[in-house]
Amino acid sequence: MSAPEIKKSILDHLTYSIGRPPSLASKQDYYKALALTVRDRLQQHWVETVQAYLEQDLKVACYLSAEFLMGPHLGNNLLNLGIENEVRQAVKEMGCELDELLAEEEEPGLGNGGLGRLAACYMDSLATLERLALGYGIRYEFGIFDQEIRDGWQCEITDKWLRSGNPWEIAKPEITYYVNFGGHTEYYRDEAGAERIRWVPDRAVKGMAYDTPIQGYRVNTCNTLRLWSAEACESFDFQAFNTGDYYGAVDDKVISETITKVLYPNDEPEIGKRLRLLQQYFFVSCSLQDMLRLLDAQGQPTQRFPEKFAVQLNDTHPSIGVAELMRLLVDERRLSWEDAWDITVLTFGYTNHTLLPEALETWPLPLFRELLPRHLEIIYEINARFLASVRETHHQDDEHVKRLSLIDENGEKRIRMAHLACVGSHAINGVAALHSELLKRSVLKDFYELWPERFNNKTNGVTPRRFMALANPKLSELITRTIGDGWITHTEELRMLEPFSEDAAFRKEWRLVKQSNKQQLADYILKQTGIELDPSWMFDVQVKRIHEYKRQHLNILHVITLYNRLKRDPKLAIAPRAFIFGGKAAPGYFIAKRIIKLINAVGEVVNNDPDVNKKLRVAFVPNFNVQNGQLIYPAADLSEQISMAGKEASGTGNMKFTLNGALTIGTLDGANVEIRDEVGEENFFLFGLTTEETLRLQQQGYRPYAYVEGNSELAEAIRLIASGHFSHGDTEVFRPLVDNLCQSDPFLVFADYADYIACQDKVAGVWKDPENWTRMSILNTARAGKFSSDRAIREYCDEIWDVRPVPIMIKDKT
Ligand code: 73E
Repeated sequence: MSAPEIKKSILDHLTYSIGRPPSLASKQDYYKALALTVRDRLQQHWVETVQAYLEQDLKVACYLSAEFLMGPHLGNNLLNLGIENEVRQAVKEMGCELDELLAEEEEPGLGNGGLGRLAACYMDSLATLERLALGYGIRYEFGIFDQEIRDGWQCEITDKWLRSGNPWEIAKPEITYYVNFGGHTEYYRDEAGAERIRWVPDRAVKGMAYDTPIQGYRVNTCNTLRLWSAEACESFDFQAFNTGDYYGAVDDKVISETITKVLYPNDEPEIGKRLRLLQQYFFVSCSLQDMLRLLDAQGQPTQRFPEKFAVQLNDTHPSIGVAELMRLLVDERRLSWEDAWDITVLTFGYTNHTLLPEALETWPLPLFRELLPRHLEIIYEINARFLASVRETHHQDDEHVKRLSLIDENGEKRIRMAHLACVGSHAINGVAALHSELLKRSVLKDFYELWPERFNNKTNGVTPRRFMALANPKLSELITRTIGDGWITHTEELRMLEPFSEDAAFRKEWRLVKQSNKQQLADYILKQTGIELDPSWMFDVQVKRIHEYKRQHLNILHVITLYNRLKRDPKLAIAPRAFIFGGKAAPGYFIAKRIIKLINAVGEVVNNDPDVNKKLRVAFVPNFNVQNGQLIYPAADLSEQISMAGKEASGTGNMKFTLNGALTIGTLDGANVEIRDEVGEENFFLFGLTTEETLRLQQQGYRPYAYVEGNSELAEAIRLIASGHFSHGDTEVFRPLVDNLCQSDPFLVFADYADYIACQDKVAGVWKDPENWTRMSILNTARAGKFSSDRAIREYCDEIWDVRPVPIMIKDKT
C-alpha cells in the first residue's frame, strides 16, 4: 500500500464512514479513518485465512480466556503490516502527525495483568507463526479501571473504552447463541423410548460475537479474536409492557446485559461472585457452541471435534467448559457418555497460573445448583466415575479420594474448578519451570501421581514485536543495523549481539539509546506527576499489579534505608537513583492500597528534601497499562522482580525488561530462575531465600520481629514509618501495614530484607562502572531470546495442540 493509496482511503473513510469533511475532522476522526483504512487491509488477509480454513481440513487452536489485555491496536497493526513509513507520510501530507493519531486510541484494557497480557501475546505469536487460531473471551463494556492518584491514594475511574466507538471490531449479529441459566432438570423419554435428562432453564441471554482481526507479523495470516457481548433475548417483554409494567419489561434486558458489563478487577485472589460465574459460563457456552457450528458448517461429524479444535483453558476461569461440552454432546447431540468424555478430554488442555491457595477457584454448591443445575449433575457424574476409577485402579484410601474429589466437602460444599479442569484435560501445564515443578509437589500433587504423563511445563513468553520492535524503535534499529532483522521473528538470533558487548563503540550507542528512552520516560513522568527525574541516574523500576507477595514494600524499605543513610550523612557518595513504581491495586485490597499510599508518601518526603533529592527520587506512574508500559520497559536500567520465592508463577514483565536490556534484581521465583540461567549468574543480581528455605522457615515458626531486633537499619526504617514521618505525623495510616509486617509478615519481607539491601549495594557498585553495566545490559538482551512468545506458542502447538503452520496465499492482490 503506497502513501497516496493510504491517503485516498483515509479521505474516503472520513467522508463515507465517518461523515465529516476533512476541514471539520478532529484528530479522533482522523484516527478512526486511519484505523478503518488499516482494518480494510487486514480484512483481505482475514478473508483469505477463513477461506483456507474452510477449504482445507485444518485444526484450529482455540484460546479460552476471561481476559485479553490487547493494548492499542493501531501501532501494532502498522508494524505487522509493514506500512508505518507510508502511513506516516500519508498523514503528514494531510497535516497530521502519526504519533498524535496513535495517542487518540483508547487502550482496550480487558484484563488485569499478566494473565490477560499473556493471552494477547499468544494471539500475536499464533498469527505470526501462521497457525490458525481463535481467541474467545468477553467483550466487557468497562475494562480494568483507570487509576488516578489523589493525595497519594489510588482512585478508581470507570474505563469507558468504547465511548468513542471501536474501529477495530466488527459486530457479527448473525453469530449469536442462546445461553441458559437457572431452572431445573427433568427426566423424559426420547423418540426411541430411552430415558434422558433435559434442562428446563428459566432464563436465557443471547451472546453476540464481536470480531477483531489479529494480524501476524509480515505474513498473510490474520486470525480472529472473538469476544462475546450479552444481550437480552428480546429487547422488550411485550407481555409485561402491555400490562403496564414498563420498567419490569426493561429489567430483564438490564439484567442480561449486566453479564458483560465489567471486568472483575482482581488479579489472583478469587472473589466467588455470582455474576463472575455467569460471565464464565456465558462466554464458554457461546464459544463451544460456535465451534460446534463451525464443525457442522464443514460437514464434519461430531466425533472429529478434537481433530478440528484444540481448546486451551487459560486458568480455571473457563473450566466450566468441561461440563458444558459434555452437556452439548450428551444432552443436545445425544452422544453416549463414554464417547462424549473421550472427545472432551482429547479437546481440552489446562494452564495453571497460580499456586496461591486463595486464588484457586471454587464455587459454593448452592450457587452453582441455582445457576447451572444440569452442569452440577454432570459434574457429579464426572466425579462419581472418576472417583470409582481411582478406587478401582489405584486402590486409593478414603482420604486420598476426598482430596481428589471435584467437590470439597470440608465445611460448606464447594466445586473445585481446578480439579474439574485436570480431570477434563489431556494436558496440564504450569507457566515456568519452577512453577510446573511446584504444581506437581503441591496443589496438584494427587493428580500428578495419578497422571504424570499429563503434566508439562510451558514457560511463558512475550511478543518481541510489541515489546521490542514497537516499544523500543531506537534499540530495534541499532540491533537490526548490527545483526539484521531476523531477530524480530527468531529471537535466538539476538545471540549474535554477544560479541558486540566487547565493542566500546557499540556499547556507547547502546547507552545513548537507553539514555534517550529514559529522557522520554522522564518527560512523561514529569507531565503525569510533576516529578522531575534525571535520565543520567539509574532508573530502578518495579511495575506490576500491587500485591503483598510481589513485595513492593520491600522495595520501598530499600528507599527508606537509603534515605536514612543520606540523612545521617548527607555527603555520603551513593549512586543517584530514580525509583519508579507503577501498578494497580484491586479496589477491595486494603493492604495493597496502603502500599500505594506509602510509596507516594515516601516519595513526597524524599523528593522535597534537599538533603537527599539530589541522589534519590521516587515516582509512582499512575495508571500503569500496556501503553505506558511500552514507554517504561525500554527506559529501565534495573528491573525489580522481588516476589517471595514460590509465589510468582512466572512473571512476564521480567521478560519485557530483560529483552530491553535492563538488569534484574530478583529472587529465585517464577521465570526469574530461567532468565538467570539464560543470561548467566554473573549478569543477574540474585538475593533472597529459596522456595525450600521459605517453607522451612515458616514450618519452624517465623518470627518477623526478630529480624527487626537483629537489624538496626530495618528497625530504623520501620520506626520511621510508624512514627508518622512520611504521613505528616499521622501514626494511624500505615499502622495496618506495619502491624501486619511485624506480627505476621506472610511474604517474608523482613526475612529477605538484609540480603536484599546487600544485593542492592552490589547493584550500586556495578552501576559505578558504566562500561561494565552496558556490557551486562547487552548480554541480557542477547541471551533473552528464549522468552519470546513465539517459542512458547511453538511448544504449545507441537506438544499439546498439534496445530501446524498454514501459509496463507493472497489470491487477488489489488
Ligand atoms: O505470575 C503471573 C503469570 O506470569 C501470574 O501471577 C498471573 O499469570 C501470569 C501469566 O501466566 C496470574 N494471574 C492470575 N493468576 N495468575 C489471575 C487470577 C484470577 C484473576 C485474574 C488473574
